[in-house]
Amino acid sequence: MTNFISLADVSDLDALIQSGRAAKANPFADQHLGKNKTIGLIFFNSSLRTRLSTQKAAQNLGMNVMVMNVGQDSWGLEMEEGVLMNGDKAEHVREAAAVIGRYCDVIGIRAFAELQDREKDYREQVMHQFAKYAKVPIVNLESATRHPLQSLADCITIDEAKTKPRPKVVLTWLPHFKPLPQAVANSFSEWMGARAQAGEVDFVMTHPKGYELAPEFVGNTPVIYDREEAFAGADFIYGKNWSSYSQYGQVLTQDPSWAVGMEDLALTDSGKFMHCLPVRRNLKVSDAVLDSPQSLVVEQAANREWSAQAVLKEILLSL
Ligand code: AN0
Ligand code: CP
Repeated sequence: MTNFISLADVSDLDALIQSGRAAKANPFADQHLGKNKTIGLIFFNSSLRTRLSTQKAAQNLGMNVMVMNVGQDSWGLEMEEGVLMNGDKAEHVREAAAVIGRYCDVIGIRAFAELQDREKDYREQVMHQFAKYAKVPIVNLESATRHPLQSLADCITIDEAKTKPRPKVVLTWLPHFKPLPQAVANSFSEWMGARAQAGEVDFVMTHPKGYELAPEFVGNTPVIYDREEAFAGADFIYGKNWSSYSQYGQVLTQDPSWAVGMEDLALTDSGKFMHCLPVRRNLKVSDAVLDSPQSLVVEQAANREWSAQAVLKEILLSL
């Protein structure tokens, strides 16, 4: 593996999931792999889990770690080519990425969708500009359209917690007053679509009309607009809010009946609740669900360490 930007960079998903589970069972088995190697974690946006779990995973592999918040710790970075830089961005990505690439053997980047211009967000400019100019492997720490380290942790979590060979997994939209990116939902749909294709899960999604994800992320996944029908017999309920793709970046409804409560879990087959976090309690999901034994959210976040470790191990082996 050279870059880890999307599922397309993964040659054997099942092996990667098992590598994450092996790292969880034996975290320091590969400590020699990262000796004298440095990873730079570059954040354009806030983070708790991604920042700490990726740092921990790199350290488990013996790597050195540097973390930088762009714009706060560093200069603001211009991404457009050929522009007159007379605005608030003091440095161009051409120099910045090239310089960071000289200090680091691997670079992780977090750069969320701005939700203003769909074409611009879906072009993944920040990820591609860094990949082009840094000349070292790039790891996606959540880009405009994807969050693959989260999706891998989600796959590991489902693999661990399933009680039947082919569990039913439901992605459900949750209400929120602020527009949020589609990245987590896009990625989950992409990765679960692949798991469904491989016969590992049954996967459906449910959301209000107007919240359809981009067709390339929906793939063959059935969209069931009746959420109670979608929840019936589910083994895993994966909640996430996202803003509209078709009416790009808009909040079309805040209908509170889409929040997940214990009455929704009662429709499932003792289903587990999953969310990538951070989550706003009682807006998206009730206290009762999050505090019940059916919630997997903390275990899922814990598995971010092992998903990052599986990915960094593959990249180190390719250096
Ligand atoms: C971000 C999002 O929805 O993409 C990060 C999730 C991991 N969430 C928020 O901004 C609340
Ligand atoms: N799930 C996740 O990526 O969390 P952070 O935004 O805190 O990193």
